[in-house]
Amino acid sequence: MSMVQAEQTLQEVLAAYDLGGTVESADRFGEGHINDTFRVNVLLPDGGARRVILQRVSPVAFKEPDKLMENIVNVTEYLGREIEKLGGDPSRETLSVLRARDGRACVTDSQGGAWRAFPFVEGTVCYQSAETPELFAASGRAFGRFQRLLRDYPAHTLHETIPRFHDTENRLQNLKNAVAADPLGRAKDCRADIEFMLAREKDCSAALQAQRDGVLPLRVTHNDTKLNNVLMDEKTGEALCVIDLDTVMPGLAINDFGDSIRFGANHSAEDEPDLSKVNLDVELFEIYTAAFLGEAGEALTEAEIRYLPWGAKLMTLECGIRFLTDYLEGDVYFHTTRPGQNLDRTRTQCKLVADMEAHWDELSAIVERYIKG
Ligand code: ADP
Ligand code: GN1
Ligand code: MG
Repeated sequence: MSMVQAEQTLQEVLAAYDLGGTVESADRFGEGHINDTFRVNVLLPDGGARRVILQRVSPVAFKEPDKLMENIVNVTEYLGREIEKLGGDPSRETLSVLRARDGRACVTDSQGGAWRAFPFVEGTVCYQSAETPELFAASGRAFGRFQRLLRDYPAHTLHETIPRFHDTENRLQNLKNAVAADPLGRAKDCRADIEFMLAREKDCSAALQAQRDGVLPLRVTHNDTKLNNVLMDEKTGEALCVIDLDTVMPGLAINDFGDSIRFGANHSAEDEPDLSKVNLDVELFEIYTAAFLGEAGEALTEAEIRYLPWGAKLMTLECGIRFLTDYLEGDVYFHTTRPGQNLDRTRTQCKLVADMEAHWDELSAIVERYIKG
């Protein structure tokens, strides 16, 4: 679906909300690749201020925004109750959906765009890379806790917001289709990258086969566990709030682990053009494993723990496949700010996959230590 710039309907959407005061400004915010995110400053009648996150849900990624919002409302309300039981502060430790004047969780603009609003979680920092091991460990605790808190959530009541989201076999098939169609003639610039993916066709089935065999159970998972999808408390440095809940649906716990490793267990940006700077940090892998399992451990089976390195490798390989597919298709899915960015992103993922393969025995030995027996 082609879409007008989000700015075009921003004022109209703002008018659909009563934010308790006068809107002073609304500016693009954050470094997400998918939605159009704005931070709104509101001047309150008592002279105070309030900030709100207003987002247009990506029409390319999400075809049924109402169902997506139903998931988010239900999951955040559930999380709020669980956090309260534990003596926490739901207003900071989970997102909550702000309703429009008409009571809806989702506002549709005159161009068909779907929007939603959340309170801006104040006093937090969102990091784009694991600047310190402590920070990375904190994110591991957050996603591990997320897994544990939703352990008893009725998974079958969740809508699948993106069908076959982490179906790596299907992702590879989509890449093959894009290579065959090659609408922009870009395939000639990335033969080696394409070969890298195709050489790992068998790997693409590793987790899916284990799932089909009943070895890996379906759980409620986040499915997009990048470091910049968790907000850190500015004062304590502890992870406070897991955000970006668009892809919460039934999935594999190893993928939640793996996507965090993909993004955070290294010291480079996802689109770093200088591959000599892109390296898997095995120590960070170990630190994240300890943190994630420390919170989620009880909820996971021995097989899941044993498959954690597969989660890391597959999420990285799959993400590389997706970036490359998008590059070939003309950068229509992931937001880009410069030409060739999706190809650079592809290559960092390939480098990390190769590193994981080179360190495979070490990674396996690390997770093995967490299997009780
Ligand atoms: P995308 O799917 O595009 O990644 P996100 O929901 O992750 O969208 O939002 C993009 C960025 O906006 C986040 O990485 C974070 O920096 C910021 N953000 C989103 N929601 C909030 C919030 N409630 N409070 C503070 N910052 C937020
Ligand atoms: C997207 O939405 P964001 O920027 O947090 C993508 C993830 C990818 C990630 C790569 C819904 O995450 O699947 O792993 O980019 N989200 C969606 O950085 O496709
Ligand atoms: Mg995000």
